[in-house]
Amino acid sequence: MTPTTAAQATALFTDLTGRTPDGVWSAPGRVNLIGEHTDYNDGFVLPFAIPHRTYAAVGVRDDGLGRVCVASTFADEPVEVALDELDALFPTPTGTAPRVPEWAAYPLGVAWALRQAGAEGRGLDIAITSDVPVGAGLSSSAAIEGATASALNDLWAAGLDRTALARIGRRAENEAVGAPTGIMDQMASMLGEPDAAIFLDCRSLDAVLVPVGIAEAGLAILVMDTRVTHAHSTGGYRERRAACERGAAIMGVPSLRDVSVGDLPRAEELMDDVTFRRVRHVVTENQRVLDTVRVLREDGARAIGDLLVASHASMRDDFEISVPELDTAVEAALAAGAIGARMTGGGFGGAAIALIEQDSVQQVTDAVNATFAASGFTAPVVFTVTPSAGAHRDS
Ligand code: GAF
Repeated sequence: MTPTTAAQATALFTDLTGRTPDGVWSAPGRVNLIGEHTDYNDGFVLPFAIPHRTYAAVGVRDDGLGRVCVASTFADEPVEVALDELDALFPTPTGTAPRVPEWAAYPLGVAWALRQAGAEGRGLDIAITSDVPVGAGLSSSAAIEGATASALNDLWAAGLDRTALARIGRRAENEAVGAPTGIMDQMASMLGEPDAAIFLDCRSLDAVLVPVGIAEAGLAILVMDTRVTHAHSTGGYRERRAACERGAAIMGVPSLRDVSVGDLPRAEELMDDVTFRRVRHVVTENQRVLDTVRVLREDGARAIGDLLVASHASMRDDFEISVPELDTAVEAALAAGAIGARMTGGGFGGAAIALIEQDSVQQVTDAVNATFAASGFTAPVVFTVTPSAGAHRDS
């Protein structure tokens, strides 16, 4: 894939407006190393930003009309609305589609959420390009939100820090797009650093960078995009979140963060089997994040394989968010010698990751491709990623 660049966003902006933008801002997608569906349970996650990025070329309009126009390579037609109209467009009522095309609800939702937070400014033109695969569980949406929020924060002189901008992105996702997600993806996209994962406490939003040392250990992270696309605004994600809230209510705690592995026998007595298994996934996954951080620090990346494999089994069997293509990717990678593998992101499609020897990239890729072909699945897209920089201004 040819990397998308700031120059491409600038060219799109100029096609749209005939002007040069005031600047270009970008934000990455993410891979989650471990800690799935723990973020909205106030728990722990360990994602890292990937090299794939979304670019927003943005210019303040001098027509005094207070309108915002967004264009992107996702759609043929730009979408233009008055800034004063945003309050009539959002929030999107639960369970309904946004009143603007869905792709436009991300940047327009960010503008709305920033205004709700007190930011003010003139009208804008925004041109968005991206090479973060869409629907692959790699947070293409958080990348749009991060790039747009960073741009508007500067151009409207809102003065928000990175955590506040991540909250703006999540508000756009939850209330403008209507996807009831947590804050992991926005925090990963805002805070990413080369060579480090972000150990995030989703209750306090305290974030600590943990050096992953993957390259130093002679290892690589392979992404296996199954090309089974998913959306978190519908269906299973919302249902899993409701099950977690039910479980926490039964345990009499604010969130599943407050349930420990030692509480599980009591949880099993109190709940139906499905709710219990949803709870067990979240509780054990929180523990696996803590264990992964400890093992990374004490023993290095080569020692985390079993935790990745246990995480996948928990998502497959207890949380039931895997699909045959994700299980096949994980199993094929492990059979070809991967140290560990698991699905990453919200599930119901998307991508799996594998921790592999650097010199086995081709061998594992070939094995995964061959197993998908033999299973009659659409060919996956397989590539390596390294922990990369978070949101920033490019020009
Ligand atoms: C999606 C959501 F956007 C995140 O908030 C998180 O819940 C993740 O699924 C599952 O860990 O990426």
